[in-house]
Amino acid sequence: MKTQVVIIGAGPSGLLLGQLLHNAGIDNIILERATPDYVLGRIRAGVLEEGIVSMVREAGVAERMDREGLPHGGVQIAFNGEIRRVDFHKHANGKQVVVYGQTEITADLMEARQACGAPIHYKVEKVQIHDPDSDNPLVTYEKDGQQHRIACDYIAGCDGFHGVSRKTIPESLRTEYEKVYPVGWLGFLADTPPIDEELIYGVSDKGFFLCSMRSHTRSRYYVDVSLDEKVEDWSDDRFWEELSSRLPESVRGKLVTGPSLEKSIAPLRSYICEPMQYGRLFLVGDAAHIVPPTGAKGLNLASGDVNYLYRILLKVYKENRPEAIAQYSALCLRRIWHAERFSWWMTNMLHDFGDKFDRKLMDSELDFYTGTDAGLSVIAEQYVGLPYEEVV
Ligand code: RFL
Ligand code: PHB
Repeated sequence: MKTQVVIIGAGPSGLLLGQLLHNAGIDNIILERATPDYVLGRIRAGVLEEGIVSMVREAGVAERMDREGLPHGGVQIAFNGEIRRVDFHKHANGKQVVVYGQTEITADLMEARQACGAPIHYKVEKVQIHDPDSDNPLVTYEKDGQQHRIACDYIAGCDGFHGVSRKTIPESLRTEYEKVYPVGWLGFLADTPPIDEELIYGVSDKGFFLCSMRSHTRSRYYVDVSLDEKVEDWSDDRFWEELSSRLPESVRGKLVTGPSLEKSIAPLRSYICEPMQYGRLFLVGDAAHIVPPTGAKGLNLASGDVNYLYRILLKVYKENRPEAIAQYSALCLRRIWHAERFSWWMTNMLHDFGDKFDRKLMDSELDFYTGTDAGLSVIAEQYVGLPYEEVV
């Protein structure tokens, strides 16, 4: 087999890149280890910045997102029993975010892929990248016990944090930057009306909470828990009690409880691999970087990488400029480090890691940043997302 671009991983990064390339007439094959149902069952991101919204539109897959997505003009932050609002219209030049689940985007992209007939192979095993630093890279894999080989021009490693792509870059050529936090987020999805029209991030004496949503009838909540907690030990009743005890009194009475559709614990981590390219291999999304979920940046960063790689590949194929690939890693990393810093800062401002002094600083920071125009702009401008740079 032969193609122009092999894409490893059919998460949102791989599917979005694949659709954009296909629409531009650039042949690509997607290889995915799991089944479509497994990929769709992972409840993850919910907040989309303008950047990814416009990429999904450019890919021609935005019809349902534009109809069902909920535009949000602000976000709320609770501390000391009080709730303050960050108004994007006032503090981020009228920008907004859209609440629409990652699983919905993924489902829309899967459907588009199927409709256009471009190749995508699920349940593949033993994906290996060969000679990415040569002019003739090769990807091999197994499916149903059969060996396959694909010769290609470029490889997009969209295979998440645990994929094979990053490990293909020799250890001596990459640097990994990592910070782990002593807590995880316990997430809870329920078909109950959200507690508020906007997201509420908050900290109380009992810990962090986030009230989010997927629609007017489906809510998504999180509380932070210590890393030794097991999801099996969290009955629905126990979760609702814990969340309720963390909420400010002014909203507690509005909480509508119900059975869980999904519950999971996600560890918090900051991670970056530099550089994000090796020869003809490019790392995209979670394959190259992880943020703690506090700033809602993970998927939005992934789509930033997709944007840059797509525009670079357009230069390569449509303008015959293969040297354009050299800029990929540096372009991505500038935006990524800003979002990493923002996510790390929001995480520290909203989580009590057990240090008395730091706990007092959290309240002081929250008071300053949500109580002054300057502070509100700092949060708002980064929360709605930094713009993409132009690719030259
Ligand atoms: P994914 O989604 O992990 O997809 C990678 C795909 O690659 C496949 N794969 C392989 N395929 C072939 N061969 C191999 N060897 C392979 N190894 C792996 C996997 O099966 C999978 O299908 O990475 P991608 O596409 O880069 O997308 C990244 C996002 O999923 C991630 O950044 C976000 O979900 C992070 N995130 C959030 N991001 C936001 O922008 N806004 C949010 O509100 C937000 N909330 C969240 C989040 C992540 C969370 N968790 C659980 C980590 C909330 C949570 C709780
Ligand atoms: C979500 O709705 O799942 C969500 C929203 C905001 C975050 C993280 C997760 O910061």
